[in-house]
Amino acid sequence: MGVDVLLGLQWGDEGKGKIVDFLAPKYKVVARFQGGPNAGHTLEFDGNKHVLHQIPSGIFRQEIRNIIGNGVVLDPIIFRKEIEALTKYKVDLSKNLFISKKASIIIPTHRLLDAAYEQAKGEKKIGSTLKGIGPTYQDKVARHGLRVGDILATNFTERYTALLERHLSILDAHQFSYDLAPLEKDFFEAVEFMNQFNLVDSEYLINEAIETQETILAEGAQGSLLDIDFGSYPFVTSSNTMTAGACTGLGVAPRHIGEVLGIFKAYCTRVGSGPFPTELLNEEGEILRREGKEFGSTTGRPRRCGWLDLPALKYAIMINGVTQLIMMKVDVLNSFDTIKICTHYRLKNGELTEHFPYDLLDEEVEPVYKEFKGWKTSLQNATTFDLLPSELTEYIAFIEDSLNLPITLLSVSPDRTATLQRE
Ligand code: 2SA
Ligand code: MG
Repeated sequence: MGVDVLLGLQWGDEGKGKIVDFLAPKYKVVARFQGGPNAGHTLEFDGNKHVLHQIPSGIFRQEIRNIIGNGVVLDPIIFRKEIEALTKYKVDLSKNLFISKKASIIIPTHRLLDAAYEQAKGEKKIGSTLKGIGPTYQDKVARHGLRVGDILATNFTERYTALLERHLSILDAHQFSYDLAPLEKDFFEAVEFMNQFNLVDSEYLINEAIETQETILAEGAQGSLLDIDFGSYPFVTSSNTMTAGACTGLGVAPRHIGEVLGIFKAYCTRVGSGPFPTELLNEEGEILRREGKEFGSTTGRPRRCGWLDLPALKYAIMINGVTQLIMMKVDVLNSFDTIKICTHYRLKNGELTEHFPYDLLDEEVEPVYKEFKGWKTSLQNATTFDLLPSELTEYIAFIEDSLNLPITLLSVSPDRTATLQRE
């Protein structure tokens, strides 16, 4: 049993929200273990589209306990907005939402610092979501950050002010202009609001659930190639987005990790700056963006699009210990005559490799592609794996063979119901 982990194997936006929502009925607990409002998990059901940022995707189901783990950086202002947007779904959050007291708090100046740092980087900017993620994790590691449990302390305002003063001196050094008063007003109101929720030592909650053999799902955010240690550094996010992050971000021992579900798109996208070997800067890339509605769910930014990249995918599978694959958005490829998959990289010295290079910017790899015939048909009636067009079956078989893992779920359109399950 233990804790199953669901994570993205690319640069994010693989469709994790949809799959957590689809798998949720199997689980008693759904937990977020890293990241924060930089995530955007989109769920579509009953004709509604809903985007979650910090709240776990099991929230729409009353019987599931949702945990925001210690590894998360939580913005109270955004938390409040997310909760308010949920009121129409009539879920009793006092019973199904739990926040770790050890989660870090994003204060308004974290967001300002994020912007100031990006501005200072100029051409070299990371393309951060500007939600304050990097600066908040920086303060956590520097050991002067604020944690959710601190809001219960009588001297919370003093602790806040101490952190604020550090931030103001940095902002001044960057000559960054801002108007703090309205942000602070919102912040303190939101902190007050957050205080009504279950603020807990979530490591106990989750380990009690493990002990009583309840089913638990850890929901990853961002993607494996944005991992702080193994992603395309420095164009990464500031947390461990990989399976190991679920251990530290929830307080779960490695031996309790169960299935690792790796989710990827039938092609590839990236938002923000950084290397992307299979990026398509032509009409084909435009078609992927249009058909796949590839615009950031947090910032609305157009996503960069390209072909599936097997060396990158193999790397992500290796560092995560993936046991099952889930392929998303195959329908986006419906109109292509020819579809390509990158099987190797050619290095500057002409050598072929299947390894993910140390520095993709320096190395400037050239992707080597294998071509596949497109299926050129709608997948609307493909309600089981058996009913898929033969060209798609071939595409799937090649991927499974190359990655040495089964694709157990296949998504052929955004709705909850359009998810095919391998028998
Ligand atoms: P940050 O804000 O410090 O974490 O940014 C650092 C890099 O990580 C990338 N990043 C993301 N990439 C894809 N999706 C993300 N979430 C949103 C979504 C994005 C959006 O799910 O749609 O709406 O734009 C996400 N969050 C962080 C980011 O682009 C930087 O490259
Ligand atoms: Mg997303």
